[in-house]
Amino acid sequence: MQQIILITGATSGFGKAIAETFAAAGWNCIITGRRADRLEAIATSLRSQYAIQVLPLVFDVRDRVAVTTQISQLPAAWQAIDVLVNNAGLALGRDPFDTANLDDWDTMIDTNLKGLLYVSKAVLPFMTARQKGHIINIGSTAGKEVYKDGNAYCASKHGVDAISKAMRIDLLPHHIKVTAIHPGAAETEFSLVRFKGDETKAGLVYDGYHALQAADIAGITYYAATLPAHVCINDLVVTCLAQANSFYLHK
Ligand code: NDP
Ligand code: 8X3
Repeated sequence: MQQIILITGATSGFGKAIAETFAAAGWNCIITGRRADRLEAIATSLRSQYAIQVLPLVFDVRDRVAVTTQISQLPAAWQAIDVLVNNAGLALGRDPFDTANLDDWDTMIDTNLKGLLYVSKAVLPFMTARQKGHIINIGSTAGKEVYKDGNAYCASKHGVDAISKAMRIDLLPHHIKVTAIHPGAAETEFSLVRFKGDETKAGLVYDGYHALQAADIAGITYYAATLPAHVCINDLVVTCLAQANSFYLHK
């Protein structure tokens, strides 16, 4: 039987690459995001390249009702989700605590933390019913060390780290694996979003070194998801060769 993966934030970056990697390996994919046009294009492309099924779901992970309704009403054939990747997320701004924008903070906390909670709670009943499943949360090196002007983004990713640990404990009786993957700087649309469309600022983030690419994180996610049933990677911090942690990046 083909396995099923649900990936949030699959319209770009890590999520899109994860969908491509699992689709290429024959998994059926539920891909989610807010941009319906991108989701449809990705679904069409994956279906045409691989002998798999793709179900695109358009919702904002911050919308608790939409998340709960769309996931709880999944057709029966799509409910046996083997792997959930909580990937949807963003940084907005990189400003000192005193001048940072409160709306940006709300968006980051609501998306990176509350969105992850809503999606997990909606998917879990399918996993607990089968006493089987794997939740993979995309954290960040920003969830391991707090850096200057990272304030609420770092807090949201420290929250992902904490929630991952909590899930792992509480879901033990249900045989559900929980893996947190914490990437360092990776060249996706992340910085373009963080700097609100400023391509020059975004480009500078990846200037002068070979940053992680989305496919790197997709490969690692696939590895973590395909280990033997009794093996669970709990926590992975992944950087490119030029980066040691949130503070040290050799350009
Ligand atoms: P991208 O900007 O390329 O992708 C982000 C994805 O998240 C998009 O598919 C976007 O879809 C989705 N998303 C954002 N907000 C929402 C929302 N409210 N509801 C639903 N989907 C949403 O960035 P990355 O691929 O780099 O980021 C993926 C994850 O990895 C994030 O959690 C990020 O914090 C984390 N990360 C990124 C690193 C990096 O350096 N790139 C390093 C460490 C962690 P859409 O806009 O269509 O809704
Ligand atoms: C993304 C990596 O260093 O911008 O989470 O926080 S960083």
